[in-house]
Amino acid sequence: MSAVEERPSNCQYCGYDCAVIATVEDGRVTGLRPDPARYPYGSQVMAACRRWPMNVAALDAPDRVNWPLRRVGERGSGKWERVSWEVALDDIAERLAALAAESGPETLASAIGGPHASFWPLHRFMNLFGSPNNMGIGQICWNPRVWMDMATFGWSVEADIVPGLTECLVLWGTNPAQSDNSAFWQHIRAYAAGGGALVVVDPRRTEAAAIADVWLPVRPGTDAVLALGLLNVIIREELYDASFVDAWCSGFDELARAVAPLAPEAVAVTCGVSADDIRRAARLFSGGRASALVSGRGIDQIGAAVAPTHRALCCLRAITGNVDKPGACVLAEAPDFVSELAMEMSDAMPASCRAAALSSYRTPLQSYAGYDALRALTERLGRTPPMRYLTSAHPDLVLRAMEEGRPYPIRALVVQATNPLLTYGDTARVQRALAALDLLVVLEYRLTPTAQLADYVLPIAGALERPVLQVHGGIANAAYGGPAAVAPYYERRCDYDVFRELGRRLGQAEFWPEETLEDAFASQLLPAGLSWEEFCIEGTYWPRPAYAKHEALGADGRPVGFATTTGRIELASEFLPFHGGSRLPEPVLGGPKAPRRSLTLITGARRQPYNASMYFENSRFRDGAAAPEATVSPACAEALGLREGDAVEVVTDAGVARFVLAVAAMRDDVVSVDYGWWHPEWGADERLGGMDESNANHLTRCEVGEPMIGSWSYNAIPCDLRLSEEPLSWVSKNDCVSKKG
Ligand SMILES: Nc1nc2c(c(=O)[nH]1)N[C@H]1C(S)=C(S)[C@@H](COP(=O)(O)OP(=O)(O)OC[C@H]3O[C@@H](n4cnc5c(=O)[nH]c(N)nc54)[C@H](O)[C@@H]3O)O[C@H]1N2
Ligand SMILES: Nc1nc2c(c(=O)[nH]1)N[C@H]1C(S)=C(S)[C@@H](COP(=O)(O)OP(=O)(O)OC[C@H]3O[C@@H](n4cnc5c(=O)[nH]c(N)nc54)[C@H](O)[C@@H]3O)O[C@H]1N2
Ligand code: SF4
Ligand SMILES: [Mo]
Repeated sequence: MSAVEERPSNCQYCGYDCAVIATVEDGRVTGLRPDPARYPYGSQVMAACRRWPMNVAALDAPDRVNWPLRRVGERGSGKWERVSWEVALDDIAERLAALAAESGPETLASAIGGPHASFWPLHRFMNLFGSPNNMGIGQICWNPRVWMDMATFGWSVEADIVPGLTECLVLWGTNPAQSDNSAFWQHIRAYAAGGGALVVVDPRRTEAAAIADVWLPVRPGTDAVLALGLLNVIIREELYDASFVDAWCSGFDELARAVAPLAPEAVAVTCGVSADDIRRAARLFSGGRASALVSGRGIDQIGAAVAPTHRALCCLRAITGNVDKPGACVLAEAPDFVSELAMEMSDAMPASCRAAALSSYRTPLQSYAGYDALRALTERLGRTPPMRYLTSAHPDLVLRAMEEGRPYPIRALVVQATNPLLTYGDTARVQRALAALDLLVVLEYRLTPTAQLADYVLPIAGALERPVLQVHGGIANAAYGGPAAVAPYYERRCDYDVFRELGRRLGQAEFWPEETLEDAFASQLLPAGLSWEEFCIEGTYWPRPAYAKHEALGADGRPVGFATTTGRIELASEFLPFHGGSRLPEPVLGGPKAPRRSLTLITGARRQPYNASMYFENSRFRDGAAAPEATVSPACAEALGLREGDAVEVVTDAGVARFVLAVAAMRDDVVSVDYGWWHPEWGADERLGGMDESNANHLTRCEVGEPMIGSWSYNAIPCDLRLSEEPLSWVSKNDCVSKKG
């Protein structure tokens, strides 16, 4: 009889990494259940989650990649041969070395996506290889907030929503009801049910907007103006916290002068919201003992307006005294474990690598110079930012180097945990650029549209097959995760193993001392005084941060303040003017440079149960949410003569994509389209998994938009909407992998 064991591990279908217990027989997982005893989020989260049961079947799913595949025949033709890891790694390493010898190491780029995996092994590999060209989605997710928080407060701040203590919560361009797998959304609902005021800024009447005290249905991309309008009210009506401003902020008078012209009536016209609601929101936020604010990708993805919006939101928190205080927000603490910078080994990067950076002039803040200057400030109070995320190269510049060889040719790309053909801006351009590469290596679970273009697809171990340690870029003293339940099935390996093996073949052996990912995690945790085994008992290391850290006394007997140039919260920035920015947040309008059209497009509003381009293979999910939707208000549909269920076409300057029309409460001048949709059940021969039909990123571009960081626009895009002549495949051909399998 075979031994049956119960082994702890983690679901990895979203960033929660919930704890599970796997039943293991002969090295195979035969059952799975939640483990409420271990962190992170307890039984109610998993009870509400539909994804985690997928983990067992995913291990053996018919569409998983199980061994290294090498392309035979045309790129994208779907013809592969199975090769051994030795053959694949030797050949990739050899070709990378040859390309570097011809064109310099910067000829290799890498691509990453959302926080699905530990990315430091890739970043370490790239640093030691000598290329600065890691591209990702940072400029439109995470980085803008982190950059502006750090520039203003000297470090990143997190909302600290405490029912009974927090009296006003603002959700700005975020919809946790769909984007968060429930714990945070449940927390917000409990907060609101307990009488806490809720303000929601969103063009759509989201679940959160529906329970809000004030819903500000902002015209997409006008958020900076709206935020400055709130500041205008708070300053004019003297609702700010004068003693906090006096003691801890710098540049208040300048800020007051700058927002003086932005009275609610004027702002209401620009933003398409009511002046009275602007006043109500401003009074609610400044009125309570503590107010919190959470922002999301709604304002990370509006091009030029991204940085001014974030800065204005920093100023809102600051002048109302809602900084590092219970119920308001809290500055994260430096991690006790090894920093992301050290894990990346970014300080080992050769000078030639920095010199080859594409972004230095185009995005002067998101650059090595910007990073070094920021780090010099934050390290005064002992906090080191991660380097590779904050210096990642702009996709526009990397794609140009691939397409045109300017300013030098990029000829090879390694893709880890991302599906750029669906998630990067301007799909047609991404496809052209990838198709022209000498070498494309994709580390994946399945043959995504991007993987179908590869020279090599390397089979990656996923949840239950690999340990996980989630540290969110190491900007807080928080880590959670746990062990693998089983060894990887078939010939899959961890991403870490791939980069270590490539590194060893390319002269990096001494920099990869830990043989396994688990050993590397153990080394990472060591300074926190925990062995990997000790950590895995609870699966979390999360000491509560202290409040009012700026008041702590330094060695000189004076309060340490904030890690900025002035030691204060910089309403007027001393730092940003050196890196392409202005002293004050300005009323910049967002969106791409494109001619006006009849409507405004927003893309990618999150919708359960999917996640970006993932989980469309799940037939039960598809039975419930069968088609990508374009959503408009009832009045908008009527004006266009369209009905719910119609096949429609959305047209922008960049291209066309087709959707099924849905109708919901939202602004009358906005269209909201889903993103990420493709047919995992189709092959490469069927137009790369049908990724062309309903691809929101055929409607977008990835041009440098915001002048310091380069954020581009996935929202606030001029568009038209019309009936589609062709029927949609979603309606006619809906046979998912798991049904076939
Ligand atoms: N189900 C699911 N969950 C996910 C993901 C997923 O793909 N699917 N992705 C994960 C990732 S990568 C991220 S970054 C997070 C994002 O998490 P959130 O930031 O919460 O993302 P959304 O739920 O799309 O909410 C963004 C909101 O911004 C609004 N919006 C659009 N344009 C504008 C604008 O110009 N101004 C304002 N104020 N609002 C605007 C949209 O209507 C939408 O309601 O979600 C994560 N969770
Ligand atoms: N139009 C539009 N575009 C957007 C957005 C939008 O709102 N609108 N949102 C943007 C945002 S915020 C984000 S974060 C991105 C998300 O963009 P991506 O991260 O590119 O999107 P995913 O579909 O989640 O792709 C993840 C891929 O990695 C694979 N994968 C998952 N985990 C691992 C792993 O551990 N290792 C490896 N090797 N592979 C793994 C999955 O199989 C999947 O194919 O999309 C961005 N693009
Ligand atoms: S998908 Fe996310 S919330 Fe659901 S069980 Fe997995 S990690 Fe937890
Ligand atoms: Mo994201």
